[in-house]
Amino acid sequence: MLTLYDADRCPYCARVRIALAEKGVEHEVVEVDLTDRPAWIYEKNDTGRVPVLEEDAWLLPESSVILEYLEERYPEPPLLPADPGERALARVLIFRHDDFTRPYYALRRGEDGAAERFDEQLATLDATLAAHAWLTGREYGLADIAYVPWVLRARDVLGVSLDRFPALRSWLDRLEERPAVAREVETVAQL
Ligand SMILES: N[C@@H](CCC(=O)N[C@@H](CS)C(=O)NCC(=O)O)C(=O)O
Repeated sequence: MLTLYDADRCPYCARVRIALAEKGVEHEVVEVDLTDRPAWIYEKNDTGRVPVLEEDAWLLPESSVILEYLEERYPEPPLLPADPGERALARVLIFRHDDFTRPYYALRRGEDGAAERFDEQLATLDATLAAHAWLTGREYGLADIAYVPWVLRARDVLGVSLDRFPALRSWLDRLEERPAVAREVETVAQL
């Protein structure tokens, strides 16, 4: 049995929650209180961070790597494109997600100019999504899962308006029709 060390408010954990739900992987969840982190979490991950996936004594941290692992271990339904070039481009987006999340966290900290910098990132995503329906390519998949937790939190927690980004809004509407993402919207509503 897989165990996910998880925290509702953590968008990195949300990636893993969504991927596990999409693949229908049975697992247990251990909620970690990030405001009072238990000492034992360092035995699971030497950075003390969540998410961590555990199976028997095997431990895997780092959400991007966990997504790749789940894709290899549970290939159905596929969350990466069949075409190697398209797969590679989806991975580039995941590799570069810090470009998107850095201004998000700056905005959360209330830094000057962060709202404009985050809007620039939303505009970049909007342009990508105007060119193809999903960040992963022609189909929904890991790149969409890797970004949507921050977009939901930006909209629903930070109150960022997505009005100027029609392709992004349409993408979010389509994502919210998926039970795995709808569940995350509910989690975010309770933060
Ligand atoms: N690179 C990690 C980042 C995980 C991360 O930053 N998790 C946060 C919660 S959202 C955490 O555990 N923070 C505790 C800390 O940094 O002390 C990943 O992708 O899994």
